[in-house]
Amino acid sequence: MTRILITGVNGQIGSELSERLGGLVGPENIVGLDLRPATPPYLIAHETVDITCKEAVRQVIEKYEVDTVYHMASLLSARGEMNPDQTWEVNMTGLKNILDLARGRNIKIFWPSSIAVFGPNSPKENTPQNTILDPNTMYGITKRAGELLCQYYFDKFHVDVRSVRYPGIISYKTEPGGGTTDYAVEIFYEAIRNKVYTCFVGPETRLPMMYMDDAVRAAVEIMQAEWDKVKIRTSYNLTAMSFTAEELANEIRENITEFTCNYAPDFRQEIANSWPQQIDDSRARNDWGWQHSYDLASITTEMLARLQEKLDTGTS
Ligand code: AKB
Repeated sequence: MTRILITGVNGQIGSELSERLGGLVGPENIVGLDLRPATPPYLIAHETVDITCKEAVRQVIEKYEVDTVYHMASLLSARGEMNPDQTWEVNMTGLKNILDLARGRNIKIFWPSSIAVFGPNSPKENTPQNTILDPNTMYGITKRAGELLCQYYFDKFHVDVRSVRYPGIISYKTEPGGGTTDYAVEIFYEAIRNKVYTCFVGPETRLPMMYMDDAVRAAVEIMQAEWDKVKIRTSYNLTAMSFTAEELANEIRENITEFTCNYAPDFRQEIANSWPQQIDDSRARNDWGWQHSYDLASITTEMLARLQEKLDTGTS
């Protein structure tokens, strides 16, 4: 029986991964690890541990006889610019700790990279898998360095580590924190609560995006793929769709006619401008069969319906 450790389990993706993986292998076979204590519904074991403390992480891995790690603990792009030292420490030391602990223990790893590995000189349209990678945020630098570290541990120490470059992730269960693409989630909360949102990037800002269901499924599917189908051991480009902030606001207005979106770009605009507008993920589609399910219209109806339910039941 597989025993799975999810680091950063309280975060936007970690919390939903724990539900999906719990459904697959049973919650009793999952342990969550986070700097913060467990959050409801308390279905899995939880360890409150700092990912930068290798000895504490080692004890968790041995205590639960972990054979698979979804290493989601990370600081995101916007928060990363406010705390570059901490971002390096959490993102790089955290990843290296997991890779070191996997070495020799036959532990399989999923680790998320990001579109933040691209930079101002990367092509903006149909951005290829292999191209100029010149990130200019600390988050992007840690993701690119992390990709190379994964490749190194795979080549030198045969650590089976698999990765995708996530676009912005849209979800309703756990709010994201500290990312540049967070506007694409906040806009839904504000549309329902106040019918107005002030967006921190301009209306023409276009970025690759994905619904959480697809993001979680991608993580599970790349981990389930036959070993030889995973041909890229840095990280795969991955996307579902691209839209501008204004297109998103217009789609919400199709459902909530009174909704107004204002724009007040801040420092996150520059980060968004440095990222691709639309990426080519054909390698993921060809190598291990990646296919997305949700488009902008289906995300919008789903988000509005689920958030309204949350609000009505007082869980938002
Ligand atoms: C962020 O905005 O920092 C993240 C990402 C695209 O990696 N959502």
